[in-house]
Amino acid sequence: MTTNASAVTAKPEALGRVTFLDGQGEMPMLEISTAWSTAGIYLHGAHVTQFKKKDEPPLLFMSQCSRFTDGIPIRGGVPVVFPWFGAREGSSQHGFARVKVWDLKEFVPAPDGSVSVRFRLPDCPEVSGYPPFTADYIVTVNQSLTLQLIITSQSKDAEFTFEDCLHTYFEVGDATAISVRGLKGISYLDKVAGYVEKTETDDLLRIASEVDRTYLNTTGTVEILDPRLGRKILVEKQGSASTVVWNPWIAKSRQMSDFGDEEYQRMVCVESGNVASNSISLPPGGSSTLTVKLSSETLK
Ligand code: TA6
Repeated sequence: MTTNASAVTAKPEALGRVTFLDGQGEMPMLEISTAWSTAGIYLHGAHVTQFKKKDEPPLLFMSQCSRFTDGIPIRGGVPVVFPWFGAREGSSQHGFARVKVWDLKEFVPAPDGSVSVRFRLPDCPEVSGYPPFTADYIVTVNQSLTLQLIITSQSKDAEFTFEDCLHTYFEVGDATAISVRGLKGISYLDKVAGYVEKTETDDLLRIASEVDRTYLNTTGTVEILDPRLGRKILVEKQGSASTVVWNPWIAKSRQMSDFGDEEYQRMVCVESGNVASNSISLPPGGSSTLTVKLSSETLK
């Protein structure tokens, strides 16, 4: 497995747009610069911490209290949740992928000025309980940010069942002023109400208390309408049957040591993946790709 830059496949024209540096906690990271945008990605968790279009506020929310420490997830950006979502007895929440140092495999320039970077989850003790598989993560930066998590079974005889989720934190002007559109009529598990199953009745979901909802069997685009920043964020996805919406609100924010007490006011998570009853079962040798495209435009 490879983590050093010299062994990476690269074409010369891409080198000007990818910079290797020590990020916070002296953790290795990449800064990507394109004609339209900049992005930051830590090898720790293959974690995208920044995507910013020129002349726009950051798209991704990052907590000022995030830790940058081995074995601990980064708070904000896009945690890669795999191979399970949520709590699991005897293991840490949301899987181990987000706390592993991923191997950087290649970066690929495209003639249109995009830069794509591919990471692979390294061998680690935790994978021993599963049929053999590879997990690749491709991040493409241009006018938008496209994320692809590709899970491929290497097993000849065993089925591989897992959950995945790109647990994206978005920066908003005021969480109580935004609307989340695209989930009306969809059934969801309401974690705040003890995982009771409900159906979304609102065309425009508003946040006025803790929200922690797992919407199931939904493949559609979700929009975040943000009047304070004058921005509409689009979350388009493929290979994803679940959308999770989360805002911790006041009490939970205070409980989280790596999250500011007031920071719930500036973020919302709209997460795309395959969780709970939408978990994926791959046949031997099968492959699944979760693709999420994040973009923004002026709110009209
Ligand atoms: O996706 C929503 C959620 O599962 C919430 O229940 C929640 O507490 C959160 O993710 C953050 O989890 P974390 O393990 O990163 O603290």
